[in-house]
Amino acid sequence: MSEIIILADLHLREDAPHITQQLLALEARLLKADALYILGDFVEVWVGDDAPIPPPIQPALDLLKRLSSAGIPLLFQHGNRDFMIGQALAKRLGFNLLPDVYVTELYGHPVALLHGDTLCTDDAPYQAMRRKLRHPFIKFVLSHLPLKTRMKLASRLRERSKQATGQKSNLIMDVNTQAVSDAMQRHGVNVLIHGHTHRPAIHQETHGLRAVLGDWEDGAVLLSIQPTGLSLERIHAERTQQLATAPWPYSEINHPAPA
Ligand SMILES: [Mn+2]
Repeated sequence: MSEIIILADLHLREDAPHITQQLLALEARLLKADALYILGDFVEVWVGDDAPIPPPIQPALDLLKRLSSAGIPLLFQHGNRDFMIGQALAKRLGFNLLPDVYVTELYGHPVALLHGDTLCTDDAPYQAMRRKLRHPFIKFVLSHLPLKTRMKLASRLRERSKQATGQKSNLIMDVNTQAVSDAMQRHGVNVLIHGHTHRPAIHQETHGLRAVLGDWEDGAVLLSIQPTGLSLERIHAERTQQLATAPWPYSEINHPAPA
């Protein structure tokens, strides 16, 4: 079976070795995939490619290296937790860093891939903070701070985000419908794939399909892209639960009207 596998929001971290294990359990399947896309927040925190890697995370990085060595194309997008992942790690593990929005064709179908936080436009304080942190100048300055300072800063930011998140409604933290429509039109696609909200589903939107990845706290969540359509799965201890499926939507690009 031909498939491209898409993951997001593993939030790999020191105190969650089960998430690393869930990823390692997928190795045989990943080795047969036509490509692997990771749409951000692969790790819970990343302060720079020079920082020491916690032991429970290392095996996950080793797996990426094995996949790239086996010739599986690896494509990686930043999330809000791991936007400091840089070219040094990309080179070491053999993945390509993608831009924040990546428009491509999967089995001939135009899709846009993104982490998803930019779609949550109702959360104004978050968007303001994001713009600051991701500004090229600020990012440059951040990346040149001493490692210890970066680690302190990261843990302070995480604390602040936890506090803020606790006070926000579920609605504010989900994607904005208008932002979704705008993105699909702007990028000329009728399939949008993202993570970040931890609400795995395939939605029928005004302009096409929106597939949402999930977090890995309770099993691996992956989106299998196939020539016939999309399949969202949760895999828990060898058991695969199909969360949602959808055929590719009709597209003039793929089915040109007869002349
Ligand atoms: Mn995120």
